[in-house]
Amino acid sequence: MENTEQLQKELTAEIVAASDMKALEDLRVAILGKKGRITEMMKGLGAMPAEERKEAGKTLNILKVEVEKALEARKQFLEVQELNAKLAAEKIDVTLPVRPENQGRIHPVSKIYEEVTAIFGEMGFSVAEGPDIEDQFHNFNALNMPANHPARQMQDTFYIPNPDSADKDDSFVVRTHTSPVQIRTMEKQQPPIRIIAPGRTYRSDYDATHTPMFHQVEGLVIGKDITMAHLKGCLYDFVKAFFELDEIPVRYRPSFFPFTEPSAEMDIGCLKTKTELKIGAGTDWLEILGCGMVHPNVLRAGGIDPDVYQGFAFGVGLDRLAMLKYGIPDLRTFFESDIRWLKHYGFVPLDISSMTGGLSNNGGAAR
Ligand code: 2U9
Repeated sequence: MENTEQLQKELTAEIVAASDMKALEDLRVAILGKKGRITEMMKGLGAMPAEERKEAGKTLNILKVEVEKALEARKQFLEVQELNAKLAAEKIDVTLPVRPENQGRIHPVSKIYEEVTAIFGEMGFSVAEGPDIEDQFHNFNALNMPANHPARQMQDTFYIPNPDSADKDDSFVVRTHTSPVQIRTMEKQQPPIRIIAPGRTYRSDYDATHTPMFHQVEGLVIGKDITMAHLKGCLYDFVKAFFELDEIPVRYRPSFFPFTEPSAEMDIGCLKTKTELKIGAGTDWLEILGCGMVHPNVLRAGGIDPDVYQGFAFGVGLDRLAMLKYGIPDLRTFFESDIRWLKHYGFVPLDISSMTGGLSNNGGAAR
């Protein structure tokens, strides 16, 4: 039999010299394959006299194990080397500008969300959030809407069964407004409170101006000696900032909401023609939001004493604001995920809205 020590040295040298995985595999076949060098030597064992065969078999097995170890070590080395080469070749230059055809757009609702939070943020409001799935206490009862209130009707509200109770009053709802967020804030925090609650809301409705999921922002201010004058000043500043106008005619019409008393709707002056809606000029009026002084029952439900504190609240549809500000005619198109629509009505990502850097960045969608 060949000198196995010498052979091991030779084979190891060949293995270490294999420059890629293909060469290494060829080598493995040539050594350990069906007709490989070591395989052939193993086959030769049968022809040996019994007393030599035992010793030679042992030696060949050791050789085989050592060669297999060398092959495995080289394989691991080459794999790491190949991976490093691949990673180096795949390096991307993050400073390259995005190809225009690949650039994403900010959805108009996200843009309006940014604008509204920037305006109220500047006025000292903080943003509060809460769950989309609510219990009926936070969505209805605490807001002065008792069990038989029409707004709780099955056809308007999406109810979710409670797996732990068959009682209808224990079922959950997907929130019909963001008002439960304010109730949860009142439960956690005593006045002064100055928050906005933007987010998704859900009602069973579908046409050009209503979708089952829509977006609202509501605001709540509670403190000592808060009056309707604070409400009017705050909302007047908001609409001027939002429509980026120095002056804007406004009026308040009496209204009704269960959670506010008195309640009002705010209109802004505009000019409506067959083809155009111009905000801030003309003799027409456009309803923009609802508001009022927080009902004493609602303050009490949130753990706040109405004899000590008063508050005002407002609510506005973010989707409707987007339709008005950016001239988008049909609300249903907002949620169709049509990339052509988003290219048309969406905004360039780096144009971030702020009160100092510009709100809508020249008031136009990225066309
Ligand atoms: C608490 C107390 C009072 C929130 C309010 C409105 C008026 C309102 C609508 C506008 C358009 C909803 O999206 S919309 O359909 N909302 O008119 N919302 S006052 O009042 C609150 C909320 C929470 C604790």
